[in-house]
This record gives sequence, structure tokens and C-alpha cells, in this order.
Amino acid sequence: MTLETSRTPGRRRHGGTAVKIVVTGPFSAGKTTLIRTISEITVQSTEQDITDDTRSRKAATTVAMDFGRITLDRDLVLYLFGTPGHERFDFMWEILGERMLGYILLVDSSRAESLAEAVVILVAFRRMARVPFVLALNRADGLDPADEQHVRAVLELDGETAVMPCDATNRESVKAVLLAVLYGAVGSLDDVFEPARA
Ligand SMILES: Nc1nc2c(ncn2[C@@H]2O[C@H](COP(=O)(O)OP(=O)(O)O)[C@@H](O)[C@H]2O)c(=O)[nH]1
Ligand SMILES: [Mg+2]
Repeated sequence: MTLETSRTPGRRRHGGTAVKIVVTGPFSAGKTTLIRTISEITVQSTEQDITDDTRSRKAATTVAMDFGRITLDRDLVLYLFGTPGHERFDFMWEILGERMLGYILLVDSSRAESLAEAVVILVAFRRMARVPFVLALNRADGLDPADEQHVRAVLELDGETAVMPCDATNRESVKAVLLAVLYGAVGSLDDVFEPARA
């Protein structure tokens, strides 16, 4: 039996490696949109009509998860899991976070509450797994140093953690965020590329 750590990337049946990246963040940050933008398969979402007071922002919400896939090269496939935003579904975080290589914490930079909500989510994720993550600011036109400093202070980010603007509807922008997560996880990626060197 092989003992696997929580960061051991999975081996795929036809060679190569599959790694799991989680997309988390507050309700309506753009998580489902981000995964739909980049996924090469139709995103499996478990959306349900919203009946409560957040309905004015959108009509459907992710209740369990989104699931997407992107093949970076023949030997490396990323599986993307989007978490539900509403806190009443936070029991799903632990399940989705299992064996992830890293995660994206996505915040809607056009709404101040989004950053405040992200604080609670980040506390839970940090407690759950010490894996690298990237803070992506959706709907941000660039990022001025004062805004970045504010975000870093509110979320208590260290200098290692990348903070980057993002457009969840734009493929190149989403790809840049995913690559930043992979670069952050470069120690684990050495394991991923081991078979290619052998
Ligand atoms: N203009 C714009 N709208 C976005 C962007 N990302 C998400 N949206 C919209 O914002 C709403 C919430 O996005 P969604 O992906 O469902 O958020 P989730 O709750 O985090 O999964 C949807 O109506 C999206 O179409 C973006 O980058 N730009
Ligand atoms: Mg969603």
C-alpha cells in the first residue's frame, strides 16, 4: 500500500498526472464563471435557484460544487473544483479540499463585502490545508499598490502569496491565475514531473 500525503498528485491510468486545484471565495465572486471559462469539458455544476435575499444578485447558485478540467500538457491535467459560496454549504469545503495541490481564493473587487466574506473562508482553508494559494481579484482593472496593500492587510497575506487582478470571463486571465497557483506549488510539481525525467 502506498502512503499518500494530502499533496501527493494522483497518477493517471494512461500515464501523466492529475492535480486538483480548488476555486473558492464568497458567493457571487465569479467561481463558476472562472471554471466555465477555462474548462475543456462542459462544467458540471450543481446550481439551484436562489430563493433568499441574495436573489437580486443572481438567480442560481452553486450548492455542492463545480467541476472542470484543463489539460496543460500530455502529462499534466488539472481538475478544478469550485466551492459553493454560501456558508451553509461549508461542510463541502473539507471534502473538496482533500488532496488539493493549491487553491484560488477569488474575491469580487467591486463589492467591499466580498473581501470581508473572504476572510472567514481563508481562515477555514488555512486550517484545513497548508497548501499554496493565489488571491485573485475579479472584475479588477489592474491593481494599484494601495489596493494590494489593503487586501494583503485584511487577509493577513505573507509576501509569498500572489495577489493578482483577474477577469473570470477571460481565458488568458484565468490561465495566468492557474499558472500562478502551479508556480506557488512548485515543490509539489517536482514530484509531478519526476516520471518525465526518469
Ligand atoms: N462582468 C463580469 N461579470 C462576471 C465576472 N465573473 C462573474 N460575473 C458574473 O457575476 C455573476 C456571479 O458569478 P458566478 O460565477 O455565478 O459566481 P460564484 O457564486 O462565485 O460561482 C454571474 O452573473 C456572472 O456572469 C467577470 O469577470 N466580469
Ligand atoms: Mg457558483
